[in-house]
Amino acid sequence: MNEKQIHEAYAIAKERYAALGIDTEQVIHQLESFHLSLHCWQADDVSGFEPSGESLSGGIQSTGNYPGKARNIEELRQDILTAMKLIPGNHRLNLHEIYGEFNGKFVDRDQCSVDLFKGWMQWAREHNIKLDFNSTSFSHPKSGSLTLSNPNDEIRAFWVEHTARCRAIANAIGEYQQDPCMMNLWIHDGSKDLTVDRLLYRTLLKDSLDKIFTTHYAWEKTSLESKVFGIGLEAMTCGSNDFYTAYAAKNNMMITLDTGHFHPTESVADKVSSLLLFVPELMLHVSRPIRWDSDHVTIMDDSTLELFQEIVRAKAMDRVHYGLDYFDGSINRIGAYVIGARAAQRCMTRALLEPISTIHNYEISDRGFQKLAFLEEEKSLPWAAVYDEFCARQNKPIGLEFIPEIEKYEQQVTALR
Ligand code: RNT
Ligand code: ZN
Repeated sequence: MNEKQIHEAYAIAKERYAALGIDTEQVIHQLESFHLSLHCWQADDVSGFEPSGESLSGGIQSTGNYPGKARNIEELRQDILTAMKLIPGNHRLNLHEIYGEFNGKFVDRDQCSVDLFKGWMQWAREHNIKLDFNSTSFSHPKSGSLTLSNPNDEIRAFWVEHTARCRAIANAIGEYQQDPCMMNLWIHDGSKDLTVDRLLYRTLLKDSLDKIFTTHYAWEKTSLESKVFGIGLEAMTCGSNDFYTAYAAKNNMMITLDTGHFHPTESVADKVSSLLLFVPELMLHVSRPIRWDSDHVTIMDDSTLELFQEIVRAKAMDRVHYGLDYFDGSINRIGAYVIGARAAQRCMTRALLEPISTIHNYEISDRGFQKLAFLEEEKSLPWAAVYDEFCARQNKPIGLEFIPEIEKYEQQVTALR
């Protein structure tokens, strides 16, 4: 399709949606200010840049050996910028503590400071990118199965110090960019086999969190990420959904919903309207679990679409931070970024194009078949023409045009690594 055809298709779509009371121009405008937080760890299979080069542990796994993974900060930055060029809109970048500028120097996790991220902050400003942050308690000799809930006081204090420092780093980033920095807190703590004193570990985790959150920061917002289980930690997870939901509700904190962190038949979408009545904001880790928390590349599947629809239906677009979280090492990693990010945008496009007030009226007046008919019809309305138009206006690849771009980058850059 050439550009003229894209605009023609859009003009038809515009009319079609207008007949349903939807203003596609407004939707395109909303898409412009829909910022994803791109996770830095897809580019290098969650390796990071600590000179000790610990292999990935903590109940998560990246599988696949596709050539070309980023080996240092320069390569990672180049990959991220390349991916961003192929995604319409302006997006944030989500860093983990292990992605600091260590420059070959050993800085243990309980010694980390904003110095490690000064370069990132300048680079991000140069490229008009806002940063988010994550403490890193996995892939470390002291992580074992227990970090913040470890009965060993010394180890627990080590991780409390790390996490408290990560909050300070995030705050410094937030202040520098004059925009709050999300600090995601996920720990893998749990046990492989039957655990009789769950209360002990959860009491310790609560105590650690209380210590970590004694300081109030103006530019940092911590979000708590639960999980149902990890590899090698199948029997118990200290930071379960109930644990963090209760903690966040009590302390007015944010919750991170990772779409791979729940029982397979549990609807993450269904959680949005409940949680937002009790916590201020949500962070998403949009992922794609296949059989387990496998972190496959995000696609437009029913569960992702429903999640975005629920956010829009709850009028909560501005109370949600849209992080992606997957790591597939089996395909071109830039391609993985681009497909996942565009899939999230396409889900949001469809969510925004829903003729919700009409459907709502049917629901409230108990006209069930009419409601169902609308919900079926909207699946085949020309939403893709609206997304294509958005891409065209942003001067970004339309449809599959990103494939040759990524292939070119692979030939010229990643294949040579
Ligand atoms: C792990 C969590 C966590 C990590 C990242 C790397 O199951 O989803 O968010 O994926 O911190
Ligand atoms: Zn996650």
